[in-house]
Amino acid sequence: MKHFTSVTQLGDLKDAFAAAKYVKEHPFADKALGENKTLLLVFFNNSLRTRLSTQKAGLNLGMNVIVLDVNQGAWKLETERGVIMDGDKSEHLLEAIPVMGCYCDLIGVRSFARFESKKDDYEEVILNQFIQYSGKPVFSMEAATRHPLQTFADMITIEEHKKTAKPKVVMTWAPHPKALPQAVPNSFAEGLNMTDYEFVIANPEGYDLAPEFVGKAKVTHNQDEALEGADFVYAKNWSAYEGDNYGKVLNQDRNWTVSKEKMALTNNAYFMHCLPVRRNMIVTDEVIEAPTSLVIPEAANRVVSAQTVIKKLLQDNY
Ligand code: AN0
Ligand code: CP
Repeated sequence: MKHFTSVTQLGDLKDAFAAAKYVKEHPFADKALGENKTLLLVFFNNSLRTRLSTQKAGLNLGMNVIVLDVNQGAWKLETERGVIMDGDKSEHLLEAIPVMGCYCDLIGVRSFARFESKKDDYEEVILNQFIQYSGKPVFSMEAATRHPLQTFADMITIEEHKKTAKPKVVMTWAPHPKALPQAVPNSFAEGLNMTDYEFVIANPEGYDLAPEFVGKAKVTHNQDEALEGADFVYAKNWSAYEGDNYGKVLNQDRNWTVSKEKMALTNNAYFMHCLPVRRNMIVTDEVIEAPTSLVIPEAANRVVSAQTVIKKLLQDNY
């Protein structure tokens, strides 16, 4: 059975972009593919884009779609095995997962890093339990370490807007008041490492990402230097990964906010962010509202990335 948890599973990028282009141009061409198939979307965390775009993708493919917000109306779930369940949790994930599997043909799961254990997060314990116990093909709607549907949408957006074959893409850390997962930047780095673009990651000291995601990217702690000549600026906050600082907010330095002055260092770059974004922390009003801002096209391409992946999962598994 095939699952989708990482952009590396897209296979050949040229083929993946061509498949996405076809889906974008012919959104209803595969309506018969999903007929009488049920898509279940399970959310352990909040969502606007993923919730709506993935439902839309399923509907475009003719599927029936069920959305479950685990924390609103379902039983409170225990996730640790061996626990004596005499507290406030009424059901164990080990029963809940196969039960959910009984009611659908395909499962999307959103389960963010919990920052309780770096090891559990980076081993993707929750997502892997869905893969192991649901009996159904599973895809990630942002798990602990990756957000592949976002990355695929971002890569489609870059492909649509790039003016040279090998653009310079800079992913920069930017300040945020709360601890956010590394899933989006990890995944974006994983995707960009599949391309032959110039790829630079800029972040303050203490915020280096896990080496397996950084790959061959150039890493710098000097944002201004990184931005020089950039064609795309991809902003994102993430909490620390390194050592015992895992999951911590080490600084909220607003010198890293993407401003008009920062964008002036670039090659008239496009601005990108996965959203939701905190204005005037991550990016100024001016930059996000400029014609060079791609945040809405990125969000629109979330339907395309989800539909392309769900279509492939249906074709490969049924
Ligand atoms: C999440 C994150 O940074 O992973 C989801 C982004 C798509 N963002 C927040 O929780 C604000
Ligand atoms: N970009 C993204 O995944 O947004 P949501 O968290 O709103 O789904």
